[in-house]
Amino acid sequence: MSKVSIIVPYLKGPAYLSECIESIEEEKLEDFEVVLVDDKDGHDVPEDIMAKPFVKYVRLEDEVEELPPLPGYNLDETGAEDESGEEDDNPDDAAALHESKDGIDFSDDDPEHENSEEEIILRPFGVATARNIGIEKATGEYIYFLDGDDYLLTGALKQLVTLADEKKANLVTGSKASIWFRKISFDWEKAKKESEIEGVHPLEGDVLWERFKVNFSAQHLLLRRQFVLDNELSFDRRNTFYSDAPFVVGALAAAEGSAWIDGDSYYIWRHRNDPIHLPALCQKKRKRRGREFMESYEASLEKIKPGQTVLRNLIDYHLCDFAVRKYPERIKGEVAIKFTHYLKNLQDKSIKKMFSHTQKWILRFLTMGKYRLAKPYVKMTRAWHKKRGLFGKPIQYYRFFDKLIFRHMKLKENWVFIESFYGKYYNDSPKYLYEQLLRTYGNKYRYIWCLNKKSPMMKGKPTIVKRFSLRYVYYTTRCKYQIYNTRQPQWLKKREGQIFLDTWHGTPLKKLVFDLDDIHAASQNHKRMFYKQDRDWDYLISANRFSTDVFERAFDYPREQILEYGYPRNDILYAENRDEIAKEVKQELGIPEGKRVILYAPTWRDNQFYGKGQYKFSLAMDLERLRKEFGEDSVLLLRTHYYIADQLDLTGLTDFVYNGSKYEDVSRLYLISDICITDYSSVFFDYANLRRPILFFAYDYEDYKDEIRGLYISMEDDLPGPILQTNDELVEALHHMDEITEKYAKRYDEFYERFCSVDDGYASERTINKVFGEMTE
Ligand code: C2G
Repeated sequence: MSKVSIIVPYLKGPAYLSECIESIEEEKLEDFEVVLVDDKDGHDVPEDIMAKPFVKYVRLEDEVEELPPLPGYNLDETGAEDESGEEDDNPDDAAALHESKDGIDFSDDDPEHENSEEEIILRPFGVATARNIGIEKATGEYIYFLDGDDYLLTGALKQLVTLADEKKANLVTGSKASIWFRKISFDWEKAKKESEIEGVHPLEGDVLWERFKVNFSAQHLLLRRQFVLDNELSFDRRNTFYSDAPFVVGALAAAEGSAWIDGDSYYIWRHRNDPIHLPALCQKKRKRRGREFMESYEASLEKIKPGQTVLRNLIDYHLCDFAVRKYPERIKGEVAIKFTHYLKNLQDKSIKKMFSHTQKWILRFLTMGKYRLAKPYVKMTRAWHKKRGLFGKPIQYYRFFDKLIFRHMKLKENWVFIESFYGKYYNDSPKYLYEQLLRTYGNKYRYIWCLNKKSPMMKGKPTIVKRFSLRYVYYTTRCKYQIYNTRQPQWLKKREGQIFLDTWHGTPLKKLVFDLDDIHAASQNHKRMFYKQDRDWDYLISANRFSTDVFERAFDYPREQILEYGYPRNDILYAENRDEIAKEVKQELGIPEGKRVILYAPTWRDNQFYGKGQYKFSLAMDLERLRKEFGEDSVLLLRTHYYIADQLDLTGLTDFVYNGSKYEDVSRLYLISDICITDYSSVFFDYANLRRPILFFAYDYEDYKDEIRGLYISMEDDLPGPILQTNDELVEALHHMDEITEKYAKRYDEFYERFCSVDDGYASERTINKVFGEMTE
């Protein structure tokens, strides 16, 4: 008999499982077994894990027969019981979620659009069955519940076992902390703040309340196995979402007097950042959820003994919490009647006082059975509370007009809406596509440009609209064709018949969306939103095969809709009159003829920012020194990324440094540059079309590659120029450009072949013919 049987239910996510098992090994327990219950899907448990001597591998499908579907399991007897896509996992977010749901959220995290996601059908096995099988197979003196995507902070389990032995306890638990990212990025200080409990206590009174007020999850529970068997504790396999509560309440009720907690033992509960491909249970879409909650509530009530007031209050608190958070989406019909009954019969009515003002009203209405009043009240208060709500951003009102009027107007077949970099500029591929449209179709189409300020470069006479103005809403609703180089607004609901063309804005170097794992930009909402939005694109332009492969995988975008035509914005680099254009650009910027132009175009850093879209940039390049060394015959053309909010101080350098950061079209800057210095920007993929030398001033390379973001290509092996990490190296390189060109000639050729060979000056023409040619005939 082992000392501890660790029951690990596993569905998918082998990388998470490896971290989980690793954390168990780090416990250095003397005698333990891992009952790894593979929950049917995939069977992708890594071989090295299967081979571990302490792993007892169980395939759920070999152990149990599929349950017959419950009556009404996929039917919806009470109307659409649940269409919401809210997250259930963090009650602390409840108010925020409620408040934003009816409003427009301009952040990446708008839950509004989650509603229409497809239902993920839940399989009839699930974690409850997996844990039951785990209990059956366990041989240890103790059993312990650890989910396959979570892990332990070193020492966590050992501490619990020691405590259980010492106190002869039947049930022991510890603290829980949550994490979005990798093990190495765990923030111990934050975790300590999340947990209110420190040290060892009997699990009763306030401590009991504190530990289980979020939910009654079985995670991080160490139970004496005989105690589980004696009390016939098991999970309700028919309850997909809320099977934990009756089990845990049953265990807590039975273990009264022999239950302990060690607040310094930490279980790490991992949020999933990919709800599309690897959803956690709480991220799944749900039918029957209200009913399952009610079943779990009633089963929990049956488990407690008279006088167990804290437990009873906890159960009631969860009932109220579910009511205020999930109403009006999930509490309907017969379930609603039960809610009213139980809310009327709370053991301690003062529990309701723990909720906010708005929530108290919801509880009041529900207690009276006035669901009809509760629903509009929830809607009103959401709008009211939302900071940028009804009385916040004007776009709220505009969307109201849209719903009422614009959406009922006909789609305009010959209207084309164009936006580049969120209306900041007239540039990039949308600009070149527009000019191609003008050349090919002239006035056959009406053009609407989203531009926040006028552009001196604008050709033709398009209608100009400001982003998120009333006219913006009007035109995005009415234009049949829409061209973007980023994502369209989250709130924009595509109409039937509309054609969206997304050009994207660079060959990918930094990892994107579903290829991102453990960095902050990879939040679950980012992935969910991106997926939702890219589904609306009818076409996506790619500059090369490499980008096509990445887009297909990282955007999960259908390959057949990718137009691998080259970048319209690069057409100018192949223009016959490109020397004339270059002269014009130099005049526009006041750059003297005859001087060598060194373009410096760095990108932004994910981890240096003031706020959303407002990134910091501090210049690591020693401009003064460069001027001393190269001022005679060269100028430096500085071009920061459009996200960079800082105005760089260039006083005293005006004769050497020209600031091209506000110049709209970077493609035109490439034309006047003799050398390009960049870092992790997709700039170099485009610049290489000119076959001119490129240097990589990657002063923070070590941090960047490991911490900030992963890259798609190897900086060491694939780049068409040297990586320079210090100003000394940079100066040295600039003195020896001929040698560098020679040294990198072969690599440059390979690079050109791989990334630039589709571009030939006709990408715009190909795209317009495809998208507009076919459609208009
Ligand atoms: N850009 C620019 N000036 C810079 C950097 C970038 O004008 N100093 C423009 C270039 O057209 C570049 C585009 O912005 O191709 C995208 O910039 P990146 O630095 O590559 O960064 P990002 O905006 O994160 O886009 O697939 C491409 C990626 O999504 C990267």
